[in-house]
Amino acid sequence: MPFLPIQERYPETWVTAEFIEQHQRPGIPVVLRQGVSEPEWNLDYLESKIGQHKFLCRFYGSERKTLDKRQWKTIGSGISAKSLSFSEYADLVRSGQAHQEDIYLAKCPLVETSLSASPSLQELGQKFNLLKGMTDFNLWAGAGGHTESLHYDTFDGTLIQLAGQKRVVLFPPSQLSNLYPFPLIGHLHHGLKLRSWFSQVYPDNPDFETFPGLKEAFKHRYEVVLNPGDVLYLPVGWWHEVSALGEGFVCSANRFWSVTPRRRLFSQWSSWRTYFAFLLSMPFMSLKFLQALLKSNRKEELEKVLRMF
Ligand SMILES: O=C(O)CCC(=O)C(=O)O
Repeated sequence: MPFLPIQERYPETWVTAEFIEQHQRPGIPVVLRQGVSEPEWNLDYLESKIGQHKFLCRFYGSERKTLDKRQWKTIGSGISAKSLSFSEYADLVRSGQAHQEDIYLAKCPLVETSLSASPSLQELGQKFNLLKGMTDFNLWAGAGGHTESLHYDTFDGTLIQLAGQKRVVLFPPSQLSNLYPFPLIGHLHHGLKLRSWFSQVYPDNPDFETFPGLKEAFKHRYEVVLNPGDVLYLPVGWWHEVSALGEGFVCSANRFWSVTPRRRLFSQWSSWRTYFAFLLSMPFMSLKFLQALLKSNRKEELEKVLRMF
């Protein structure tokens, strides 16, 4: 399937003022090749840094990818999760279980670890004129073969590749309706377990009959492969599907940033949609919150509910 390339730059020719004019103002993605100089974040390195640190690992299960997405009852942060130390998770990767059962470290905050203080990550904000972080750095790591399905975010993002390769498929915000997001009304029944900023289509296996608008969306399909050290700037509202390539361990970190200029955020229907989505999910989420308070393992259950936001 043909695709459009994402523009790329190298550190030698990177000029922040040009980035602002050509990418940040209009909201156009760009990849800065070799934008960070980190040691490879492989399993041994990460174990030496954060081996005992606990993370909520998402258990996607091997069947999920084979299902029509319209059958999904959970998505993104709604996926069932279990708290494991990084060393316990590393064992699952080494034994092949993480690959077989599609167990992934998704959006795991690095804020309390030494990794997020790394100077090469800390310099990124200045380089990209992203001055207000909305989150700290998060880890997205696991065995090759995992895919984080097609969705958009409500902040600008930077995705930093740190071990192995990831392929990112992108569509601009204008393609929202042609990508068939899950309906907003679903938040009444599923809260934030099923999210309307995810798409019901598989870009690698498009069903043009059920989703005819996809033909138009595919005229605007971009793709890029990230190698260790590369940084992808992902403006708010851009759809992205991220796949870990190869057989081995694949690792990235991302950070979400306040959108600059603000008008880029509020001029998009995709942003307003997510605000409505949060409102609609409130009754369900309040109930889950109360139920968590009544459980004996209250702390863990509350953490699971809070992580859905
Ligand atoms: O790396 C991944 O698996 C997903 C990252 C992502 O969705 C993001 O950076 O917004």
